Amino acid sequence: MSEEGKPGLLGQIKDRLIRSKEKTAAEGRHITGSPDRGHERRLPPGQHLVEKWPVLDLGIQPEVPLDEWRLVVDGAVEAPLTLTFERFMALPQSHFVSDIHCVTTWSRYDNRWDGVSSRSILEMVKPKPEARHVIFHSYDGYTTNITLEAFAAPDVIIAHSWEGERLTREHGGPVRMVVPQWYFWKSAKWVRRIEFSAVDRPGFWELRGYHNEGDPWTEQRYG
Ligand SMILES: Nc1nc2c(c(=O)[nH]1)N[C@H]1C(S)=C(S)[C@@H](COP(=O)(O)O)O[C@H]1N2
Ligand SMILES: [Mo]
Repeated sequence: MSEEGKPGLLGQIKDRLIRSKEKTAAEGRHITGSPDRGHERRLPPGQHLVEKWPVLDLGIQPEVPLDEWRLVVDGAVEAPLTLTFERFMALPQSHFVSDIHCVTTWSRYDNRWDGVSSRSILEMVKPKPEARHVIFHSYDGYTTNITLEAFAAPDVIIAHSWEGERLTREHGGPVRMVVPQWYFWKSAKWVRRIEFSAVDRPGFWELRGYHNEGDPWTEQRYG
């Protein structure tokens, strides 16, 4: 069992919420069957626009004191890193604006993120030739996986701020992933470790019926 199965973590998690999402995935709900491969519209199929930013997690919002916070970047890399919050904030900063698409069908346009781009991280750690996948591990025990190619997209950011303010704890602060290309479950909140890997390792929701990728334009909602 992977580490999100540790007793004490899953035990506290809202089992009912997890079961209902698994059921939604098994039934293939929310799929319209009308892909928009060319991104002709701004809103992907089956999505509706919201103004407020909803909170979606497992019911655990870990509190990580900044002086204890670390971000580890390791696995199949030449130069693994462990960053304190101070060192993270001293890295070159990027600013991106992107749309959020959640698999539960809400989308939110024009979110402004400040943080460190995935490309800066790639330059620092230098993935080994065999690295093909990236696994995010979070302080709440959550995990999710993307390909190295998706991680290297120009708008992927390890964000500490949203709309010019520090990310609140409920939205994944101090630091979360933002992977705009995929549904938002790939954007790990409270990220603590970015692991490069030769082999793919499906994460929390991927093991529970969600798609291994998660392209909103072709509705890669469920596995
Ligand atoms: N660590 C962690 N990251 C997570 C989750 C989670 O439960 N734990 N939920 C995911 C899901 S399913 C979604 S839709 C988004 C929600 O982010 P938000 O609460 O900031 O809207 O976070 C993703 N990242
Ligand atoms: Mo989600």
